[in-house]
Amino acid sequence: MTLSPTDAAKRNAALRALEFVRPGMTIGLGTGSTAAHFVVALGVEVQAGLAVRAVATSIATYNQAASLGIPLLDPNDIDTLDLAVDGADEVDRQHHLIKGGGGALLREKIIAAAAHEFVVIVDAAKMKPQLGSFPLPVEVTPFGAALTTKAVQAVLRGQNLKADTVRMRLAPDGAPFISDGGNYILDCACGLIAAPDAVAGALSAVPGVVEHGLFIAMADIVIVGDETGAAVARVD
Ligand code: A5P
Repeated sequence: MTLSPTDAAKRNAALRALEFVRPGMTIGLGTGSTAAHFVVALGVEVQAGLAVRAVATSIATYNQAASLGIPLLDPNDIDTLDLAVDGADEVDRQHHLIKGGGGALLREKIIAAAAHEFVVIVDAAKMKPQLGSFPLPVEVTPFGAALTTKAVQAVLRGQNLKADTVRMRLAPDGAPFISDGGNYILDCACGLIAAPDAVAGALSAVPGVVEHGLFIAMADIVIVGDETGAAVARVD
């Protein structure tokens, strides 16, 4: 099968992430099209005899990994996580991330934070001088979502960001998109984010915000793929 240039870049990044996998590891599996390439590659290794176990950050990833024979654990049954491998929507020069385009940001952040090493795999187009071209996903509880939306908008205004472009994410049938955790997602096209750590802190303080897609200083390794290969950078 011929891959598009973007898909080839995602696959090249995913394949390099295998370098960080060791026998006996428990591995967090991310969500999205780039993470799916990693799951396929890991599945090939498992079928060839590699002994690893995994936890999934979404129902979609769980189903994909299970279909490939990757042994899966309930996150509540593990004490430690050696590695997490996941994609991202944007990566800035400080290696802060925007994630959540696929709506799995809550589980992704729990798993990335728990992992001893968090490996981010992206195609080169995801690398940005500043975060914010991609609308920032914010996961909110359905209860009081309209009030929480107003509070999120106030936070954005307070950070000199655009607030009138905050939109509830919708499913194809026009109803609110529901995350695996049963929550809504606000997509905040707030413009370029000059101070992502300040925005992250302010959003986390809003009652009703379950999680947001700013992953600040979480990446340990960033692998950037292109059509011909991938480059690995360790984050200091
Ligand atoms: C899922 O919720 C996201 O965080 C994804 O990791 C992110 O959207 C990247 O997805 P792709 O690899 O499909 O671009």
